[in-house]
This record gives sequence, C-alpha cells and structure tokens, in this order.
Amino acid sequence: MEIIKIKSANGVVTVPGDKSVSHRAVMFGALADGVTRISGFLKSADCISTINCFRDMGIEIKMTDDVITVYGKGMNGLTKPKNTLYTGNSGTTTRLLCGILAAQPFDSEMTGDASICKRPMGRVTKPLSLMGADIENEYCPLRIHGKPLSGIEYDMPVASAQVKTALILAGLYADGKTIIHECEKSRDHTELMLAAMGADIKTDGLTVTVGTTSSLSARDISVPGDISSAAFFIVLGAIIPNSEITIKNVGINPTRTGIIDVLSEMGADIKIINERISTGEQVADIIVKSSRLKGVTISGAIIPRLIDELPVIAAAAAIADGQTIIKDAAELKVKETNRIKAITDEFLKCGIDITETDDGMIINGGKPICGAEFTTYGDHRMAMSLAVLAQLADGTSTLDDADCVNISYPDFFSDLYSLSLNSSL
Ligand code: SPQ
Repeated sequence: MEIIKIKSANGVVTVPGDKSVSHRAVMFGALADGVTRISGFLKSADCISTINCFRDMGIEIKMTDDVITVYGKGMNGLTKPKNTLYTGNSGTTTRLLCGILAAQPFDSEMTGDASICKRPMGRVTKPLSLMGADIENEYCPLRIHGKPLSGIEYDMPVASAQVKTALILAGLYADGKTIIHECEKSRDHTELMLAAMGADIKTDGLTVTVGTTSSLSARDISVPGDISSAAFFIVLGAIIPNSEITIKNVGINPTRTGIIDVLSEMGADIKIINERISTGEQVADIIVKSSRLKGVTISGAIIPRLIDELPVIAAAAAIADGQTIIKDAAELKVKETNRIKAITDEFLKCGIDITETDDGMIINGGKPICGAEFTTYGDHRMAMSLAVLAQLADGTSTLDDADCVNISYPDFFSDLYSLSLNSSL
C-alpha cells in the first residue's frame, strides 16, 4: 500500500480505547460476580482474541456498537475449553491467561499466530511454576495443567506488566500472600482495576502484595483512549510543519506517559488539558503543535513508561537535529517482532543514520530522508510508525502489509488522512 503524504496535520482525533485496559476489563469482568459493561472498548484483533478465549471458557459476552457486556461467573466460574484457546497475535492475552489458567480445576491448551509462537513465555511460566503451576513448554503451544497454587515472593528480572499481571492473577487464587518486587515500575492498570473490584491487593513503591481473593465485584468500566495510539499523532503533529492536532480523551496514567516527557525534552510543543479521572484512570486531551526537535538520550526507568512508543519516538529522532541514544530497551527484541532490528533495517532503507545496539539504537537525525518500500514484519506499531516517518520522506513510500494495524488501531489510516482534510493545503 502506498502511504499518502499529508502536507500538514490539523484537527481533532479521538483515538480508540486503551488496549491494555480493554483486555483487562474483559478478563476481570469474566472473573467478577455480576455484569460488567465496558464502554470505549478497543474492538481490535487482539482484544477480540481475549473475548473469544473467555467465550470458549463459558463466559457470555455481548457486543453492541458502543458497549461490551461481560456476564461474570465469579472466580471459579470458568469452564474447561473444548478446543485449544487461540490468542492470535496478542502477548497480553497469552501471558495474562497463563496466570488464570494455571489455577483452574481443568487442563487447557493455548496457542497463537506465528509471531506469538516465537515470543518467550518462560518469563511467565517459570515464576508460576514456583507457585506450583504445571505448564508444559516455554513457547506456544502451551499445555496448562490446572493445580492449587501457593503464594511466593518474587523479584522480577525484567520490567513487564504482563509478567506482573500473570503473577497477580495467579496470586488471587493462591494460598497465602504473593509478593512481587518489580525492578522498574511497569504499567499498573491491573493493580488499579483489581483494587477497585475488591481484590486483596496493595502496592507500595515497586512491591505489589496480593492475597487470596474469593470474589471480585463487577463494575462498569469506561476505557480511556490509548496513549500508545495517540503517540502516532503526537509525533506527527510535532514533526510536520504547520500542524496542530488535538487528541481527545487519552489515558495519561503516569506509568504510560514517558512519550510526553521525552518529546517535551526534545522540544515538542505539547499541552495537556481537561485533566480528569475516569473509572480510576487519569484522562486528558492532548494538544500538539509542530516545532523543531533535538536529539536526547532515553534510558533507565523511563523505558517501561514508553516501551511501545519507541518505534514512533525513533521516527521523531530521525527528524530531530542531533543524536538520540536509546538504551536499556532490550525488551524491544521480544515484541511482535524484534523492534530494534526492524526499526534499524527499515530506517536504513530511507537513508537515516542509525546504528543498532544490544539494547537500543543510536540515531543521528536531522538529515534528508527518502521514501522506501517498507516491511512491517506484521507488526502494527512498525506499520504506523513507518507511516508517520514516511510523511517527511522525499518520494513515495509503501508498506508491504498495512492490514496489521487491525491488531490495535483498525481506523488508523482514515484518522491519519482526515487530518489533512482540515489543513489549508
Ligand atoms: O499484547 P502484546 O502483543 O504484548 O502488545 C504490546 C504492543 O506493542 O501492543 C507489546 F508488543 O504491548 C504490551 C506492552 O509492551 C502490552 C502490555 C500489557 O497490556 O500489559 C505490557 C507491555 O508488555 P510487557 O512485556 O512489558 O509487559
């Protein structure tokens, strides 16, 4: 598909619901007593995979245009799936389900697409096995033999909300306390949502303590817009001259806002307005105007707060004057594709001065870039980041597989092109 170039980007965008919160809303709603109505749910391929897995375990889930209704059956209400649970491209579905399935009184199998079968599950299955879980294999397909679990104290070797959440979910079923120490703070939607539903869960700095929880109470959930989707428009507005974009209703949970901190440090003109709280999550509108960017170093504790935004931040770095160094981001290698290699290989195609490192990359930005025939590797965030980068390239750019945006943002291209309609070209 050819990427259409817009000369400036002006107008208002409402990005779809947060992917992390949407998955969790269905999962926790299924385990709750009562009915959970979810508004703003992200109807993308990944979140539909979660819905399908829970339907396969006997949970009734109704979908209308505006609301997803989950008829929870309580902590012990899931039934043995007749077939292998299929998680598609979704790491979140696969890893979080490990924590739930490990504690069920039935055996189950789980697998996903070619990308999921290459993503490491040992990071979840190993600590779960310390709790008594019996899971065969460290890559999908996984065979899970449900067992009674016991609480453990666990030092996480990597900052990962998926690992943390799998252990928290197992901890709800386990006998005794489960104490999890994070090495860096990762997104905390699970802790906020489960606490609001009455789970025995407490957070103290980098430590999360979970106790046996026999019931969760259902509550209606309004899912905020996904800052990981807003990220494409934040960068777009910053790098395309004469642009001003307002992105409405974006979740600004502090564990997710690293992109705003980094782009602001790069010189971006970003304003956060209408800050409010919506079902326990901070939400706001974001206004971004074009400005000249400069290179920065991105490393350490901020990395988990912007891990999914690094591909599009790299696009901003290619446009920015000077050097950007991204380090401590080896986690990028185990996403939908190896995002360090994918970014480097694709950016080289358009003449960007970029060097791949073991845990990130070095980009010397601010030089002219040319259009290219891009490969997405089936990775939604690569596709959207390359579409943003291509806006400032000389000549034509194409994507080999634009459909992969359906994983997290099915309307991405129509939202992108709508911004040029508001510009006086
Ligand atoms: O679900 P999946 O495929 O792992 O999705 C990604 C993404 O880019 O959308 C990562 F590839 O987001 C993860 C994120 O990187 C979603 C997530 C969550 O909802 O808990 C947490 C992060 O992963 P991790 O490994 O750091 O826990």
